[in-house]
Amino acid sequence: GHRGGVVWLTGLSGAGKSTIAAEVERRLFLRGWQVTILDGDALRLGLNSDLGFSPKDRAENIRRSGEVAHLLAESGLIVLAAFISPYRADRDRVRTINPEAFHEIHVATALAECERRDPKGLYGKARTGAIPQFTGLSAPYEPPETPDLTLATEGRSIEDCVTELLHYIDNTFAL
Ligand code: GGZ
Repeated sequence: GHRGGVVWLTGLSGAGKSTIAAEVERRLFLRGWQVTILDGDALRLGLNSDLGFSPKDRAENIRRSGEVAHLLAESGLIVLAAFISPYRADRDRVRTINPEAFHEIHVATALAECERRDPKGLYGKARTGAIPQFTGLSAPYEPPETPDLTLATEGRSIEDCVTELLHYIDNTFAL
């Protein structure tokens, strides 16, 4: 069995947050663990569709998403939360809801590598100015100072990153 908790993945667009979360979810589900994903991209289609990318809107995006994450964790789920969440103060506010249940994972992929990957062409568009306030280019990213885990992704396979995060989750949540 396992307890519930929030596994909060923070990092740049294209760092690998969603990809790693999806595979970790699949692997935990196969063992019968109760797990779900909250993804910034997906929540912005519904719950957070009224929000843009100003600092104020990002703060509200993270506040709402953090509240939902903790509610689900409280009901026993492992919540894999994938949000750029660029501001330290916004992440710290989510931790404050229940510090025991909050685990901050830095998906640490350098800007140059994210821009090289550019899976959705967003960095290209941001470089032309078509997307304003783009994290890493024209808006800040404040890395965690003391993350619970730093996941380096460069020069490693996705499988390797997934295995490392699964170990962390085992050590943290298994009963
Ligand atoms: C950053 C943006 C922007 C701007 C659109 N800045 O990699 P993606 O494409 O698929 O996921 C990103 C998503 C960011 O949503 P979050 O809710 O995670 O952001 S935050 O935590 O900062 O509120 C990216 C896309 O939206 N996207 N415009 N200007 N990312």
